[in-house]
Amino acid sequence: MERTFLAIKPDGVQRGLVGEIIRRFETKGFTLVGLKFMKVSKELAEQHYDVHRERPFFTGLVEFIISSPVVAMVWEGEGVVAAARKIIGATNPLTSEPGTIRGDFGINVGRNLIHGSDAQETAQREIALWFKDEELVAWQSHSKAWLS
Ligand code: 3AN
Repeated sequence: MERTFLAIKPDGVQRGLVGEIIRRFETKGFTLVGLKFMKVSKELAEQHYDVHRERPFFTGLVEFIISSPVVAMVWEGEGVVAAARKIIGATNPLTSEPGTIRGDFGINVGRNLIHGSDAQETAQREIALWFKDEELVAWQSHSKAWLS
């Protein structure tokens, strides 16, 4: 079953949006299989954003991610990688559609509340980076009978 990595960034936690953000993925019908509240090390932040290493915003992005706790999550479901990106909305919250997380709650590209893996290969890399195998819980939600 397909899995994706999501992280509620420091601004989402600081603004009290953890419950609201998790609710959107739960009520859509995806299954939570990993969850931890944590402060991010500089090493992990740099590895996570490695593809952006040459970008001018890289240093600020890493400083921001390590500045305050985040909620790291793994969600499971059919087509969850692309669907989660839709629920999250476009990178710049000023242009994200209303109804998306960033469209509803964000105004600043550097403070866009949540990260979501952009492809299945990226999801696999990010899940392995953030979670140990034993931290992921395979389970069956009985409510899924209503969704298939
Ligand atoms: P997304 O998070 O939508 O996949 P990416 O992968 O292009 O977006 O960018 C990763 C993160 O880098 C964004 N979530 C955002 O926090 C930050 N970022 C992207 N572009 C900018 C920018 N122009 N200025 C500041 N931060 C940026």
